[in-house]
Amino acid sequence: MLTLCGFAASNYYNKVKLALLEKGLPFEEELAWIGETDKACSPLGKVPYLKTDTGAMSESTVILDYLESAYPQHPLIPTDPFEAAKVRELVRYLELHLELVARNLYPEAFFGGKVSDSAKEKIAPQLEKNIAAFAKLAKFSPFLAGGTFTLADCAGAVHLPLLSSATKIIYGRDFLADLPVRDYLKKLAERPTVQKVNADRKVNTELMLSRAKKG
Ligand SMILES: N[C@@H](CCC(=O)N[C@@H](CS)C(=O)NCC(=O)O)C(=O)O
Repeated sequence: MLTLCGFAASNYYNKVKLALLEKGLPFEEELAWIGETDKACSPLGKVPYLKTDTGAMSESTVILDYLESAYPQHPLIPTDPFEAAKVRELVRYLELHLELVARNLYPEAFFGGKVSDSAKEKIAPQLEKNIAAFAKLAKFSPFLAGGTFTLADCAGAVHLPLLSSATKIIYGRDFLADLPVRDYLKKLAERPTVQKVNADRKVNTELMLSRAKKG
């Protein structure tokens, strides 16, 4: 049995959930808010983590790699080693160079906090540079790595919308506007798996915000 732990407002949680749904694997979801996670499963207290019959693991990309090797049916990574590396490269760029940089804006963009002007000034050129580099790799034809839905799209589906809204809110301009991201996300939203992830995300985000208000 596979149990995905965390909460559905989390982009990293949803990356794994989308892969599970796309692979057609049966799984359960266990709600674990930040601060209420099982540290034996996720020592840094981050979500998501996955419980399996053999044990638990954290880190979303590690979980995706585990799912690919343990459940090779409905593969989300090409068999050709070079093509597989290109998919992983996209995931790495999306997370290390885009999401992790944009994440510094989230406290003000989404959670009513404040990000200093000097931080904002530093983050903007970093994002511009990294997005330009990502644009060289991403194919959008129609999927990020080409004609097939891959792990890169599990990451793209959850991280790119956040990047667009965070930059729009903080800088008044969607930094992804010059890329075909809107059409790409529209195309992804035709998939029942993506619809399910997004519907659950909306419900859980409301719950998360009402919990935050209550303190
Ligand atoms: N590298 C981690 C990132 C996961 C992550 O940052 N999750 C956020 C929620 S979206 C979290 O747990 N934050 C709490 C924390 O970092 O303490 C992964 O890929 O799983």
